[in-house]
Amino acid sequence: SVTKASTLFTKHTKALVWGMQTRAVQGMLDFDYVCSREEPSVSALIYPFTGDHKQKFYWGHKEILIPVYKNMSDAMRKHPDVDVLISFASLRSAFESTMETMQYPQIRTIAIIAEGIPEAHTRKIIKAADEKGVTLIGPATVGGIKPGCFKIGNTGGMLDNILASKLYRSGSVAYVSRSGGMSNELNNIISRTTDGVFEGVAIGGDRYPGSVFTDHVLRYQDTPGVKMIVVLGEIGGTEEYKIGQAIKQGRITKPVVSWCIGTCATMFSSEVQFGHAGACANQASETAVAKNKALKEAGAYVPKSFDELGEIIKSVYDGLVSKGVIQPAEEVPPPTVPMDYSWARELGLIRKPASFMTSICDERGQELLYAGMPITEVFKSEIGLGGTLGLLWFQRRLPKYACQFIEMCLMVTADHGPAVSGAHNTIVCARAGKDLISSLTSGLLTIGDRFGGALDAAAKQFSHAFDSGMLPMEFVNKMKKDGKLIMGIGHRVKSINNPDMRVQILKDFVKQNFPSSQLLDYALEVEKITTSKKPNLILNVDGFIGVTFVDLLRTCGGFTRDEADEFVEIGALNGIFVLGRSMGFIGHYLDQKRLKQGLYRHPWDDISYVLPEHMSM
Ligand code: Q5B
Repeated sequence: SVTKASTLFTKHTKALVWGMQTRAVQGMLDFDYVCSREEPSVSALIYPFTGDHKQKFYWGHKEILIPVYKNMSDAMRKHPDVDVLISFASLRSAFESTMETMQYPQIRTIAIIAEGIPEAHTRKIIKAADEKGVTLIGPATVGGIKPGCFKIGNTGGMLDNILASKLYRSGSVAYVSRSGGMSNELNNIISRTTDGVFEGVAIGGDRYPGSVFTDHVLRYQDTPGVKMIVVLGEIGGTEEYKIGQAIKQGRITKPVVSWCIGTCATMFSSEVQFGHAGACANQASETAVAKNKALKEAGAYVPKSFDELGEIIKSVYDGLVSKGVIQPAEEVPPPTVPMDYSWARELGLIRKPASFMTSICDERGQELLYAGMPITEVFKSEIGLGGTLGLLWFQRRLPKYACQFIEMCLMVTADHGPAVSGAHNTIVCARAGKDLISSLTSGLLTIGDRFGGALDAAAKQFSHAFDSGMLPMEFVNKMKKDGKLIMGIGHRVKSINNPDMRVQILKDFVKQNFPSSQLLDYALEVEKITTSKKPNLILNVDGFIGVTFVDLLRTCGGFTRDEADEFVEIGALNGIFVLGRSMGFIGHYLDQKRLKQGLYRHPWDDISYVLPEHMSM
């Protein structure tokens, strides 16, 4: 087999990341930045499920683009300086992609993050790696970290952790452990008791890790910058004995502080499987107690318990400082990395005025809320379409009669034949080959003062007259004097001789259910005067809904007077006609399509051409 590198990472190490792990990559780049690296450590990502493209990341304050390749061969060819591959491949694809990676001699180190890779696959990977001289870290690990140089994926946690454990600059203590959690603990302990971490590797919790404790301890022994070594082992396996042997044989001369976790296993009457797949003692020699004893006998510094690990690391470190082996370097503050907006917000460190405000609907939580009412409750309480409209338009749970009234308004305004402006427009538009939305909006755009859009204006005019104490006759006369039409009065086809049954239906309901209908009564007095002049000057459907809605808002008990007035002021009531009539317009659109009606052209005989006479010069 080929000799493996003893230095895995430097300040110039470049890596490929297998998998679309944008958070992990950003974490690596932030680490690089606080380490004052000149260039990002991630050269590219490999992701077989999309085409080649670029992904945006931050480099300090700046935005940079990092290429993503579909094929590993392209990534290797375009980035020949890369010698590390960090594989976030799933347990299903890790074997294949790692074997593929090893076909590229430029790769000297592979970190495999996936947990649960079949042991038979891992052993094949290890065999191939040994033959090719590739160092494996993992599987089932976060990876490792070399302060000031390089960080594998999510190792070391978030940036505040990296800063707290001073992982942005090199120290003198190298460690090897099993997992990310144990590594984080060591980063913390070592940073508080010594001049910091030189390098740390978590070999992973599997029974067959790609590299073992001894591989890394021997590397650390051969690395001049490492002055002392910490080994955090655990119950299961016999790897720690090899370290003891190497100490005894003089192969390891640097001080080794070591502790095997899992001494509590002796308290159980049967064998205990701890969290990691390899963390189970199959024989007496694999117990944490036995291994701690052997390491102590071999000359390693072994505390009495894990709690004393920090103290023993500190005393070994202090000894090295007093002997002059370690000269602690002056602390240089790292460059600041801007905090991610979402994280800063979560921590409550920043606030920003929102560009948008909403008070009717919230879809963010587990359940959709309409004005604070969970959608399941909307259905459970059977508030219907009228109640739903009450929540979304008026932010109120309206009384039952109000919900019913709203639904009736929507029903009576749903359609009034093909001849009215809006339906006509929808039909012409549909026959010109347009789609549903275009045809519908073409119809809706005709709604205005004359057709269907007189509800708010009627509500305003009548309530203003009523509130200011004008008699109905005074109101009619004033409007005439001002040369203004009374909104909500008059109809093209309906009259007192041909009453509008829609209005009659609503009137019956209001009279039976509303607590008060003062404005309606006032409008009906006005109607008596206008119809005495001309029979078609009735309180039309727009006018009726306009004035009764004012009665509803003012008397249903859900609104203050100001709130009721505001809804009229901001034009809520025309919405009833718009919503109701949309049903009809959509019906007309579908009807025209179903009837396969061709392009409409208005007949000439229905157009009066009144051009000016041609004048000869
Ligand atoms: N005169 C609706 O007019 C209409 C008067 C008035 C005082 C008035 C007209 C009007 C106000 C707006 C309004 C909603 C244009 C109507 C609707 C939905 C619909 C439609 C459908 C559906 C009808 C004749 C004489 C003139 C006028 C006077 C008319 N209106 N005086 N106040 N409001 N109303 N729009 O028939 O002395 O002869 O010169 O603008 O409420 O859109 O089914 O069709 O469901 O789809 O064309 O129901 O009333 O009458 O303009 O020839 O006037 O009456 O000053 O007096 P007409 P005009 P004079 S509901």
